[in-house]
Amino acid sequence: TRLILATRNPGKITELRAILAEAGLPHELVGTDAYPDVADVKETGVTFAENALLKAHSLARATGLPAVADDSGLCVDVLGGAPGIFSARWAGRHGDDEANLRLLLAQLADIADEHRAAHFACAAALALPDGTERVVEGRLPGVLRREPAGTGGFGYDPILQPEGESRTCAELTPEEKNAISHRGKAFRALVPVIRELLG
Ligand code: ITT
Repeated sequence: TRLILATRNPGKITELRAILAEAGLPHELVGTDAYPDVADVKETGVTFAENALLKAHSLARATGLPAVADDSGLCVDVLGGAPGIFSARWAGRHGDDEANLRLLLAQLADIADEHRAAHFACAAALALPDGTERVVEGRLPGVLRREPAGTGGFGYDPILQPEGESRTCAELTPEEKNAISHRGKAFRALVPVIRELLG
């Protein structure tokens, strides 16, 4: 069967496709671009899981296909979990990674090294056209550097140093990051769920 992933990000499609293939799942995965008439849904939830479910349900209803959606972000302990669901637009403009990262570093300027714990979080949801739903989560814990390092990845990768690592996420290879990332973990946790609901 065909499975649709709620993203226009080709990197996410490649990552989930590889995870499905490795697990021996036969489903063909397509992105939202395969259905250009389907409108994006407003992310009005207050948690990653709510937003992932909103996106998955809306896409499943619109296409008649089982749909997967994810929502993710960076949660900083000393900020009570912010930027959280607002990670992509922390500095105002959606997707301005550089501005978001600079603002966050400024907000944390006075925070000592031992209080700079943070984690990336990802919720991945599967929704069927009949309304059946499941949601799973993955986390990547670490600490926030004072200056960005590395050129890989995107978003806050240059400032998050995963637990047990001496490099930032932006200094890892894509394979190294996928192996430990919040999104990798959430997508891998979805495999048994897909098997259960779709066979
Ligand atoms: P979609 O088009 O798939 O919705 P997006 O970039 O708008 O992708 P995400 O939910 O994937 O939304 O990510 C939200 C933000 O959280 C993203 O803009 C980054 O600032 C941050 N983020 C999420 N995952 C990250 C990662 O692996 N590394 C660095 N930053 C990440």
